[in-house]
Amino acid sequence: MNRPRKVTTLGQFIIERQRDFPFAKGELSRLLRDIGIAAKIVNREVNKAGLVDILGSTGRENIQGEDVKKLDIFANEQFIAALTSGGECCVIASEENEEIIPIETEISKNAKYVVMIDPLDGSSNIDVNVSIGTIFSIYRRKSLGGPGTLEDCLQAGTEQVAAGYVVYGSSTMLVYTTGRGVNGFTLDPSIGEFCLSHPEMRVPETGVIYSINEGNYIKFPEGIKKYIKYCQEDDKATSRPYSSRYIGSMVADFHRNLIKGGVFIYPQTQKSPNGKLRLCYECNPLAFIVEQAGGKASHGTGRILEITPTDLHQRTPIIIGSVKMVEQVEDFLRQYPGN
Ligand code: P6P
Repeated sequence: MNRPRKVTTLGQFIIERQRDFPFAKGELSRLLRDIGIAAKIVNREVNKAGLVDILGSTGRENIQGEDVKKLDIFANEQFIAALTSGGECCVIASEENEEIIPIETEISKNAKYVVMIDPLDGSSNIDVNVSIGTIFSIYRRKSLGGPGTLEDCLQAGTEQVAAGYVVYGSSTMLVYTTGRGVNGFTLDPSIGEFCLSHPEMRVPETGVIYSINEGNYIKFPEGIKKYIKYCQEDDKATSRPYSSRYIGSMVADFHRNLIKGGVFIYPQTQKSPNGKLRLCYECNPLAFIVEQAGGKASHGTGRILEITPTDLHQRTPIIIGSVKMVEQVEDFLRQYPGN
């Protein structure tokens, strides 16, 4: 008789792993569950975006000067509501909000945690049915009590206690780490639960996929141009030419490389001297995850996680994925300096 496959839900997994933290009283567990609940609500709207009046633009621009999509706003509101009502978060910083969102409710007055979030990354892909994602990072507060502060939000990535992302794709997955490995959960719509599907994820130490917007080639630093040409050379011994894969949604590109191996690069260009992607709620969480999975995340000359932020929305160049591929890009940048 086929024994039924053991299903471990996200909630069960979080509780089981809570034992890894002897002094934990369950606050981080509840915080992660709050995020999981909001992700399920966002997923429901993402999956029917073509059917309800949630497609398209709001006609507004965010602080990045980017067109704000209705689903961006919906997702932001859902995560803020879940984190505010959950009582474990003292302050939120969101890609959609210029300033921090201090949580001042009675239930949160002793909250220990800080959440940095990009509620819906890749939103330009919403209207064309391409995968999008949520990215989050969790820190312990530094301030002593009451609503959290800007200083609580401007911590180096090495201080993260947890990080994760949700990819709304052919299936919806939540992948996260608390510093003891990386685990992936796939949403089973029939029971409305994220179920463990990718235990102990490890990124292959090398790969044959490079992911970069080659439309910006002319503006790239010399070392990046040389690396792109290296990827395109015909050399069977090193499995080249590599495959170029670029979805235009960082979470989707990152997730594919995490599973298959590869490198994602968003370098600085003359137009964007610090690159495009944001340090606090895009690069740091994915850097924590990739390092926990045995990969690497660099800004070109050092670890992403060691950057001390000075602004909530500051950007950084990023080279992230299989450790040997990231190191090779760093080598090309050293060998061919200059823009
Ligand atoms: P470009 C989406 O807007 C995003 O922030 C990332 O998800 C994605 O990797 C990048 O920007 C795409 O930027 O300039 O290549 O369109």
